[in-house]
Amino acid sequence: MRVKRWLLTALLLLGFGLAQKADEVIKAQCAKAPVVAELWHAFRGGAPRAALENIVIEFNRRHEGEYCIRPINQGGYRDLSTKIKAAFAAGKLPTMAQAYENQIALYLQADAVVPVQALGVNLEGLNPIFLNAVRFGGLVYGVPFNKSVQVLYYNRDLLRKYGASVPKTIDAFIATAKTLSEKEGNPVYWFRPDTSTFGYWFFTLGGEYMKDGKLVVNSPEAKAALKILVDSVKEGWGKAITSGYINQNFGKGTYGFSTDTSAGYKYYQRAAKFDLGLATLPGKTADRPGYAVVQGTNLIVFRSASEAQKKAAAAFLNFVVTPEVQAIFSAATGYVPVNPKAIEMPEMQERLMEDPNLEAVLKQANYAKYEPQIPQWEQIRFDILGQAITEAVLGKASVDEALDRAQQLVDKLLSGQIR
Ligand code: FGO
Repeated sequence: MRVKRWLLTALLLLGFGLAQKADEVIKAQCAKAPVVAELWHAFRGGAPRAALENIVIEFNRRHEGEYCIRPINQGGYRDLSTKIKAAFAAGKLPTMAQAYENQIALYLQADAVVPVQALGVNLEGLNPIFLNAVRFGGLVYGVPFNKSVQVLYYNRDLLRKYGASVPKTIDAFIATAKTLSEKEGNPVYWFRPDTSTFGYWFFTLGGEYMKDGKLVVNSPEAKAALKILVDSVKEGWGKAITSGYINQNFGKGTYGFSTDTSAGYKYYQRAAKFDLGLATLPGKTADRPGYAVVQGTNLIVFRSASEAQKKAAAAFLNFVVTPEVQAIFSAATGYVPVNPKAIEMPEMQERLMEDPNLEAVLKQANYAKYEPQIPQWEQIRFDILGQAITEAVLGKASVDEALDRAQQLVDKLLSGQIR
């Protein structure tokens, strides 16, 4: 009964997009609370932010008179890590924050994060794929919260128009994209020329970033993956989106396909003026889907928080991984439920019946790979590898030049010759 009433409130708030209102409700809750624990996050808006705020409101309501969680947006993911690094220096860290695995590795160099089990967080039953990625030296330093996988988004109307089916393999995908692009006179595969998009092609072609303990970004698989993206543009079936998210560019051409994060689902749905389909990613062979890059973050607790704040944080973390909360969060956003029991919950079952697209997210979660979890990875994925991918796709360097140069920079960075 309790959960049901909450679900109703959550759906109402989500439905009307009352982000402003949620913020005010939380402010009022925290004004009265004896203990306030800040949670710095990177959800600027949309469904993920609304869902997070609703979870927080319900948690605070249940703990009135004890403590409250105060979510504070710090921009996007990279802004958030910049703010956290600045807060380190100023000694003004929040109680909790969202963090990528490589960021946890970085913060651990300063011994700034507490292992969550020591706080009393129960991790039983959580998806081991997500848990293993936040285990450092045998201890778990974060609670997987908003974890996404890439999926194949597609324009069902366009496929229908030409009697095309959803491609299951890379070869079929390229052939379909070529045919549809030719017929439409416009490239139909849209992608952001970045490390995320590249990762799908790289992992699906069999690539691995770590080879004998060495980080390699110019392997044959990396070059083959980047070549597909470069050729797609040259051959007229791929369109590089260099500004904004793909869903923000609908209407500027003929959208057919993208290989993008499942967390974008609500944004895509809202922006699409066509019948939006989701499927597992095209595989190297037909017997299994391609590999998605796991993205999205974990919730971490900083050592500098007070005992009372840590207690509030532990209670919150135990709450967010319950099947009930994960079912609501996943159904509202497209993130993968980190607690597999969420799938059995009536809320999730109802949503799956209403919207079979969500099945693709759950299936794809079984075929997913992580980027390296080393402290330097954020810098590498944006400023070195991401840069190389953009340059090659925009024709400013060849695939070989771009990736070989990226490898040299990686080697220099990791050996401390550059920073
Ligand atoms: C984003 C970024 C990292 C790292 C990956 C890392 C840092 C990538 C990629 C760079 O939670 P995910 O799956 O999706 C985000 C979610 C919440 O904002 O919704 C997606 N979104 C938002 C607005 C919109 O209009 N459309 C849409 O799809 C949004 O992407 O995270 C995927 C995108 C990127 O931020 O450009 O994770 N990423 N590894 N970022 N700092 N460090 O190691």
